[in-house]
Amino acid sequence: MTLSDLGKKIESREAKLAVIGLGYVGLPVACMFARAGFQVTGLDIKLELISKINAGISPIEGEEPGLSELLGEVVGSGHFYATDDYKELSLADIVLIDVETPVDHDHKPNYSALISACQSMGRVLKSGALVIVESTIAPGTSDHIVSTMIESTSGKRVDNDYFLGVCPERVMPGKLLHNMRKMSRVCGGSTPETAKVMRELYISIVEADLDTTDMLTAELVKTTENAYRDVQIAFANEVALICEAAGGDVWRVRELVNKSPYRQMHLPGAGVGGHCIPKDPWLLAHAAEREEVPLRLIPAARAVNDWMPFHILDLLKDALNEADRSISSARILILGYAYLEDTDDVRNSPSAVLKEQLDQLGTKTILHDPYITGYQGGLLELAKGCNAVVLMVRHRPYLELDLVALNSVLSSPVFIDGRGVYDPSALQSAGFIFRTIGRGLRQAL
Ligand code: SAJ
Repeated sequence: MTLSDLGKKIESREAKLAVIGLGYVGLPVACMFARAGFQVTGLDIKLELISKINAGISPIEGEEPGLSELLGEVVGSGHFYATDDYKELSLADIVLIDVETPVDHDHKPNYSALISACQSMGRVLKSGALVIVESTIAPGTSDHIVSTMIESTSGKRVDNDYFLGVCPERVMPGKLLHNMRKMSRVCGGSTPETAKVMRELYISIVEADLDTTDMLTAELVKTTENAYRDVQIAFANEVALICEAAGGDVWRVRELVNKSPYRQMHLPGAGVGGHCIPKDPWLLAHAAEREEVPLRLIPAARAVNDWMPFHILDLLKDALNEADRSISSARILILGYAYLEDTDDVRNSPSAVLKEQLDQLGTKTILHDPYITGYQGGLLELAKGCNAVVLMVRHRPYLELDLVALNSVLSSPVFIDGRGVYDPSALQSAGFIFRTIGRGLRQAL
């Protein structure tokens, strides 16, 4: 099958799609292509996830507007089903790869899932098929790893026997379908013709710009856009630390700084979690490793952001000290375990870092999170007898707490605001000893 044949099959919706990896990216994209009229087969290794999906039940908790309904619709219509049998890929004209691409503790890419997907797919890949990597990969990976893996297991050569592209996802838990439809995407093809066919495919689900380019540029864009965000957040966090030391209020500073043209100071906070921001800067940096380029800013920003949960711990120790409590014998209620407000996604959660540190100190920790099964108990009930409350995530239910009622059930009135949710005056009039990220003590009084 030639690229132009494939283009025609895309236009007529006859092209058969397969999506490898049915997580936060693969599941919504499979559903959206199915709703666009394609026959979509989803591949995953988790049998429980597969059976939930085939029953039309979304395995993703948290608030994902429209996803459950869409999944039920496309499974019901027969346009989408999930399996763990890679042999079913042999019928696919287009294969999307949406597997996890984490980095290890040494910040090196861990491509085990990607390599396994390429090898399993390579054994059954149809001639003339188009393979598109949606997972975030270090610049150069499509060339050095993906095409090599596919060729070694299939004997097929890129641009001769199959076609290859990179189309990084731009999803965000809590607005998966919205971002997929409304955010522009980069279609990086192994050839310009491949990029054009990719654009024809994505135009069926994306209402925003679809920019065609080469695969390396697509890989650089994706990792750069997230490294950019990480550096911006780190800058906000560093200014927050300065404001604390200087007795300033970073939240007011940020508000006024952002009135200056071309400024967009991000939000300081209790840490940077998730599946993208903590790892994509390292994927970008990896591209410069071979040439031993001395990178300073990107690693430094990662260090600043990774340190924020430890700073929260310092603020907690300081406030408990003021309340004449020792941290090791304290009982701490942590509000929010997900990495991001109003989601159930706990990957790289800053709260997990804080909990680990408290566990090491022998401190008793109680977790509350309205979106995570097992942590959804009554907040006031859980707060009974605690010595401090630490707000780590701006979940909607935490934005208007009854601070007086909360204080009344605590054994000592300590509140650490890791996201700048509450005004110092509100915390003070509720009788708390409190610390807020980015607010110096003089500001708080
Ligand atoms: N965070 C801050 N300060 C900020 C923004 C975020 O501390 O100003 C923290 C959050 O609390 C969270 C982490 O950073 O712990 C990541 O937050 P995020 O808003 O970046 O959410 P993500 O991780 O889902 O980021 C995704 C990214 N999208 C993709 O990789 C496709 C990111 O590029 C987007 O900018 C973001 O969604 C978005 O806002 O859409």
